[in-house]
Amino acid sequence: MATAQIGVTGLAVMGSNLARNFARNGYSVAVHNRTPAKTRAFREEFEAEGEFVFAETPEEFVASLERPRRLVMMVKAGDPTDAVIEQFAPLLEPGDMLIDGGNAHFADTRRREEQLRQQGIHYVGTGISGGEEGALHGPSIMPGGSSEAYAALGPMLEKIAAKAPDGAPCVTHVGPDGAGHFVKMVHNGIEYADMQLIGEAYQLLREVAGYSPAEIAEIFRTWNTGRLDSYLIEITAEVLAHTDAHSGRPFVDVVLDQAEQKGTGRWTVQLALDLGVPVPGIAEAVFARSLSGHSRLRESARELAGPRSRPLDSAAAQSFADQVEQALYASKVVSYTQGFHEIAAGSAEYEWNIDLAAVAAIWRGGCIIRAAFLDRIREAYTARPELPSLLADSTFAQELAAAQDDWRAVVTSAIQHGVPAPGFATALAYYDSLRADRLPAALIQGQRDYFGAHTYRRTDQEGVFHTLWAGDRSEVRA
Ligand code: NBP
Repeated sequence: MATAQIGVTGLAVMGSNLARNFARNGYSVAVHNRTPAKTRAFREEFEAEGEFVFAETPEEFVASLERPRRLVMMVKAGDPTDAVIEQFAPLLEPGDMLIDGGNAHFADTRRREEQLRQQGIHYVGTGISGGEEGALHGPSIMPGGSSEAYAALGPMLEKIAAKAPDGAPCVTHVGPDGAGHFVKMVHNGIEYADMQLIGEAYQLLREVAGYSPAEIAEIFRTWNTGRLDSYLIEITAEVLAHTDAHSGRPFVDVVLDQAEQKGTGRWTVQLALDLGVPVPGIAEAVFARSLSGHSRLRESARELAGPRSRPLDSAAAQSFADQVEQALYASKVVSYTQGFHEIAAGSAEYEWNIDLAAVAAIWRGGCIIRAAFLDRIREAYTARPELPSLLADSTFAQELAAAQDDWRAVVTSAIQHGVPAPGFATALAYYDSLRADRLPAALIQGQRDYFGAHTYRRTDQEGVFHTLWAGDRSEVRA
């Protein structure tokens, strides 16, 4: 008695909303949850929204799915995902699709995909971004897995996905096995960096320019009508404008300033280290959250000396705000540059052949980092798929060149006023490092050769060399 076109197991907030999204788009959806009470609660609340099959057991659930089966898992990432696979895989048949919509680590996805492939089951690790609202109204979807699975699943995902401003669905077949979860991981890493930069812009406007949270909300609203137009800037204005009902104070002033994290930002940095890709903007964002949570460490440093600076007067504050917009935009471009570099490196390492223009395109809607300027990143990679860095794109290069004086001024002001702006500073350092004629890496090679005979290469000759530092300091070929 197979009736449902797709099934969702795991009816917490994401799974419930995704199931409702499929149903609203005209699909018949089987729903299941480990604890059947949640399936019953879902039935009571949402039965009228579409065509559902309510399954209490895994057997009922699997039996209700049309073949080849499309079974979406929306459960907690990690061991629960393996537990669900163990439970469902024996009930599936070759050609069926097991879709993991959770935030799995891509290495786990690769392992699971390989294992299930032996059984003829398509394992589709799928990054989904957009939070609860996205899952319900249209997320950005990043599926990996086989092309065969995408052919059977893609049209359904295209229907439920967010639509970019030009109407294109925010989903693409990212690449084989773990490619989708890898790209979702880097998406989250970029999200960390974006949020950190916005946080720094706020702090600078508050402490250097002396603006109130409500005034800063207005500044962000204005920025959101220009090139910084994005979901994160939009919600930042909302959060800053919010007043705490309990105390009557700005909401942002009553929230404990210790940022939490679930791990995808950390994974992005760990992977970047393994791949040898510099992503200091993302790393700073992860470390800044970590530092914020070290209350004892922060408490122990309260008495440390700071600068003797005063907030700016109102005329200077206005022009400082304009400079912060430039610094924020330039630093944001650098963060995305680093994230796309990591995707390109992951794609090369795992032979995924990821289309970077397509990634930029599917992030234009639905996901947390959706932003108007992603369309320009899409254009840059469409024009030059092998672009070594976004900063090598002439449009972005010109914009950053135009922003650089203000960017430098903002970082200088942050330092002078003692306001931490590690994201802005590291973005600028990355920019300056990339454009430098010479880096001190030459000196580091000299030091390494001195203490460890690690050798070096020369600018004027091929080959590998070593200087006899403890001897007569003559040079030998290594
Ligand atoms: P949770 O991550 O809180 O997971 C809860 C679900 O997992 C429940 O249905 C629970 O069943 C099920 N589950 C657990 Br826990 N252990 C299980 C096991 N051993 N066997 C079977 N089921 C088990 O839910 P969520 O916040 O809706 O997120 C779902 C997935 O989507 C996660 O991987 C998350 O990382 C990802 N995600 C979340 C967001 C977001 O904004 N929340 C965004 C993007 C992706 P029970 O009811 O029986 O306990």
